[in-house]
Amino acid sequence: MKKKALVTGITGQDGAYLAELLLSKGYEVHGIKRRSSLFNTDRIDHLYQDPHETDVRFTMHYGDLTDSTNLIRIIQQVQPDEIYNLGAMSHVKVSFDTPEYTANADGIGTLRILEAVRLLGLTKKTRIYQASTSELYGLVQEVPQSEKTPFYPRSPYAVAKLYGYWITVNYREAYDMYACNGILFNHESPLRGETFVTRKITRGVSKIALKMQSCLYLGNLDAKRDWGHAKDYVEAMYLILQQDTPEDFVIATGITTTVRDFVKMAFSEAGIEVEFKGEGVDEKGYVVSCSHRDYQLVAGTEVVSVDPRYFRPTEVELLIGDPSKSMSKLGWKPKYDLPMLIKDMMTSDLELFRREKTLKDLGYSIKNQFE
Ligand code: NDP
Ligand code: GDR
Repeated sequence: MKKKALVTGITGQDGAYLAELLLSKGYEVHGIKRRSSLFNTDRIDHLYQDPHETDVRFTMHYGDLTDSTNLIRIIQQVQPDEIYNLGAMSHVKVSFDTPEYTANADGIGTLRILEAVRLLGLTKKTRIYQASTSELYGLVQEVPQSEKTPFYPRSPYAVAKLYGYWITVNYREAYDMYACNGILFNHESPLRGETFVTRKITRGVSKIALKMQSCLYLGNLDAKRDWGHAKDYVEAMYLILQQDTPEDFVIATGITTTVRDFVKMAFSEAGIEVEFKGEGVDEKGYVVSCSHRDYQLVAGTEVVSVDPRYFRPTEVELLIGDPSKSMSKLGWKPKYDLPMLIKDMMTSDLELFRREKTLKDLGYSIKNQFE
């Protein structure tokens, strides 16, 4: 019998990689997607199967984590062996603008999944993975951060995820459910959403290298993150649900890097060496200049500027994870390091914008019809 997995957030970065992984392992994969006025399935279109085909192993269902009735209906219909709850309003900065919605989707949404499984009598059949986050650590209590480090969330997103974390632990203890938290540190890829800092940088640097943009505006360059590759991290999600007993795991690389250094490495990947004028964050916006001539840019060109609009009311300054438990118990080990991750993202974005530039140069409009 094929195992069945239900994935919320399947249209997102992790959902797409996880769906590929589970299909490669022979699973029947069901995903929940939100109704949208524009197509929102770009990342998984290559997995789509016509429902009229025989042996369909990839099925999408309309739904939303804010609607318990549809979750109950879908879970009843699918009877999944595993649920991966990846759906969330996942942007930390945006959560300050939409705190109530974030609490509903990210916090109560987790409860809705757990309660649906319980009400449907599936507690012994269905295993649940909850997408918890290093943002739970927030204000630094200790480094590196492990499964035992106390939480101190610093955004409405992190507070909502804190509820998701604890309600998962509570259902595991109260109802003997196989429900686990993966406390994942930042993970990125060519599929990363365009407004997260790594993708914003690799897109911006690619456009600057191709002379399609002159300057990249960023916020806090001093923040430090433990960045890994999403492909490695979805392997860990799968492994967390294959253990004899349900437990929570930190997934991280154990190495931290500033946003500033990520910027330098991305430029370097495009053949451009950049130099920062001074250290620290200057609210008026300080610049990074291109100090060595490359094949495109003139030395001294200002290519990065700090814009305070990207600062957060409360910031998470330092994240560095301790993955020793996941390495020893799950046998998990990342294949990508940061230079490999940046290379992957830069190669993909340079290719994307080269294509866009070629079309533009040939006279094809890439703007939408209302501009
Ligand atoms: P994305 O933002 O790329 O994807 C989020 C997904 O959730 C999308 O499919 C989105 O749908 C869906 N979604 C949003 N709101 C709802 C809702 N109300 N109901 C149903 N689905 C919804 O995130 P990632 O793939 O990067 O992250 C996956 C999960 O892991 C998230 O829960 C995130 O918070 C968490 N996480 C991510 C980390 C990272 O570094 N990437 C680290 C730690 C945790 P749509 O496409 O329609 O917007
Ligand atoms: P994060 O990721 O908040 O860690 O949450 P993001 O890439 O948004 O920010 C990382 C750090 O970079 C700083 N920064 C900027 N961030 C953005 N988005 N845009 C900018 O212009 C910019 N300039 C500097 C931020 O201040 C921050 O310190 C991600 C999400 O995927 C969450 O869902 C997930 O839970 C955590 O990672 C782990």
